[in-house]
Order: sequence, then C-alpha cells, then structure tokens
Amino acid sequence: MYGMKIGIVCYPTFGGSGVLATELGLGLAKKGHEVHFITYRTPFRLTAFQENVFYHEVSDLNYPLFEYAPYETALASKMVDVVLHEDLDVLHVHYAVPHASVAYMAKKILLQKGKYIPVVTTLHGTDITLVGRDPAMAPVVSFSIDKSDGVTAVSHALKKQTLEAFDISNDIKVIHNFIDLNRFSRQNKEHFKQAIAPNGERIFIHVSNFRKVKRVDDVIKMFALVEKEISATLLMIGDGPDRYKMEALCREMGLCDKIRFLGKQEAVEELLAISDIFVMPSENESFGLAALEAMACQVPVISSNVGGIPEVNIDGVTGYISSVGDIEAMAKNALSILKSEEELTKFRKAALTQAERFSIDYILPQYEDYYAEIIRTTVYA
Ligand code: GMT
Repeated sequence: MYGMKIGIVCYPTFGGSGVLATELGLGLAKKGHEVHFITYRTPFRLTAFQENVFYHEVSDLNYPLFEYAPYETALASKMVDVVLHEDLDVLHVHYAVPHASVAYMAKKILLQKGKYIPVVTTLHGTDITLVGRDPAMAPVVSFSIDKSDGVTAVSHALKKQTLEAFDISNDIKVIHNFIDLNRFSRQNKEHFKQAIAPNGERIFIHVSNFRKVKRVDDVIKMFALVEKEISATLLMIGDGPDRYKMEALCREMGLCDKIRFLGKQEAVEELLAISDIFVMPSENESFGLAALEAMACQVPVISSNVGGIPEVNIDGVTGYISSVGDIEAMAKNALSILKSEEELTKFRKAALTQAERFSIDYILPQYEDYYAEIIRTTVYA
C-alpha cells in the first residue's frame, strides 16, 4: 500500500524512542508517505523543512486551577483534530505511557464522528520495564496495549518482558530499531581527535540521558581501572538527573583531567567517529540504540548483558557483554580489544557488519508492511 497518511506521536526530547520515531517519520516521508508528527515540541531531530512532513504542536493549557496541566486531554484533542482533518490512515504512537491510552480515547471519539483510525503502539523499554509496570500505571498501560490494533516491541527481550509483566492477549511483533548508515558512519575527524587526545590517548565514550538505569557511575569506575593501564580519555555525552553526582565522583576520584562532560550534542556521530570504545553498563536496556549508533561508526561496545543488548552487541565479536555492575570484567574486556591495532580493527569491522543488519533500508519496510496489514485487517469496534 503506497502513499499512506501516517500520524506519529512521540516524546520530542533527546531519547531513544523520540529519535527512532522521528527518523522513522522522516524515512517514511522520503518514500512518499505523508507524515504528521503530533508532539508538545518540535522533535529534536526534525531540524529542517522536508516535503511530506507536517508538525502539529499539542497546546499547553495552563489554567491557574491546574497543579498539573492536563496534557493527555490536550493530546487526545489534537489527535482527533489531525486524524479527522488530515484524513490519516494510521496513528503510530511511540512509548506506551501515556500515548497508547490517549490514542484509545481519541479513537473512540473519532469513531463517534464516523472516522475509524487504527492505532499502532511501539513499546520502547522503560514504558514497560520501569514506568508502565508500576502499580500506579499498570492497569491503564495493560488495557491500552491490548486495545491497540497493532503492537510492536523493539527487541525480542522487550516482547518477553511485556508478556511476563502484563496479562495481554494482543500479539506483539518485534521490529528492531534501525540506523541510517549514511549519517552514522566513520568519518575522518582527525582535527577533533587531535584536540581531544593530543597524545594519542584511547578515546572512550558514553552517551545517555544520565538516569539511574544507565549506571553512569560504572562507566567512570571501569574507566578508572582502564586508565591505570593505558593512556585514555573519556567523553561523557548527554545530560540528566545523575550528571551532578557523576561530576562529583570524577572530582573525588581525581579524574577531572581525563573525563570531559560535553552535555547534549546534536552531531554525536562526529564524536563517535573519533572514539575507540563505547560503554553502556545499563541496568536495563530494551535495545540500546546509542550502542547501535556507535557500532555503525565502527566503535566496539562494552556493555552489560541485560534486556535486548545481546540482540545488538555480540559478545566477543562486536564488543563484550558482562553482568550488570561487573566493572572489572568491563575494564578487562576493553583492554583486550585495545591490546593491538589488529584486534581493534577486527572488532571495528565486526561492529559495522552487525550494524548493517539494522539498516533503515531493511527495517523501515517492516513498518510499512505492518501498517498496511493493520489497516487491512482491523475491524471497526
Ligand atoms: O533509555 C532511556 O531512558 C530512553 C528510552 C526512550 O524511550 O527514549 O530508551 C528506550 O528506547 C530506546 C529506543 O527504542 C531503546 O534503544 C532503549 O534501550 C530504551 N531504554 C531502556 O530500555 C532503558
């Protein structure tokens, strides 16, 4: 089915689900579909005008009575408006909380107006493993996943976790996250390298939202072990609640001159292009999009072994995986990759080969086929 009109709802902030949703929308638009983003702010990777792409901002209604502005109501109303007036074929919501339940509400309102809209929900991770399974949310999350016309999860591990956490009968299709290999590739950024590692230091990199689940302190502690053995520097990219604590930890450990906190970066691929090892010691990770971005730039990954990470990072091939918190193993594995140029090159090549399996060219058609199937098979109810 070609020329679909697709609504995409996501979080517009720096974060895997928003990045993926935005790249998906842009990719679909390039293929001739009409894409309507419905969010409370312009998604951060939606930077320039592109044909077939439309952006609808959810109103921020701040009445003095409200301690919390009723975002869900405003979002549902915007969904109704856009679906009706743009005559959308399908609504694709990323991150179940609260998007799946809001979409259900919008769908019911639209049905009364004689417009049927199938809803596809993509589960991204913390919407299930952290937020969604909390008893404060679980009944609504479970209900709205079950009421979606189509449900996808970004890894087999997340599908399994969802089925374990919720009593749902809906089928869940696994569509892995993807990468645009034109953007994420190893570019020559020698001048950056000179500035960051003037004495040929090995460059370690961590990219995250600095939340507890990322175990950023493990990045620093494993780096401290590595740095005792070889000359190295660590780039910390991103921002979030734990950043202050991490800066304090670096001071305590006397590592300030070796670790640079660069904050949120738009062109993360330029920093990946000069890096030797990517570190992702997360406590939970449904997929690990940031690791895939690193691998596409030929950076081997040292990670934990949780959730969907082993579907991305192949132990002993594209990097190494170890138990959560095992910083000694992480440091040892990183040093073994860096023991020679030959070894590093071997891992770099394997990382790229694995990243190619997640190319947007291969994954995006899976979404197109899935939309077409859901549009074709869903019955009005
Ligand atoms: O990692 C986060 O806290 C952000 C979160 C999000 O929703 O933006 O990331 C989740 O979705 C990404 C895209 O599908 C996945 O690559 C991440 O692994 C997943 N994070 C977790 O499961 C912790």
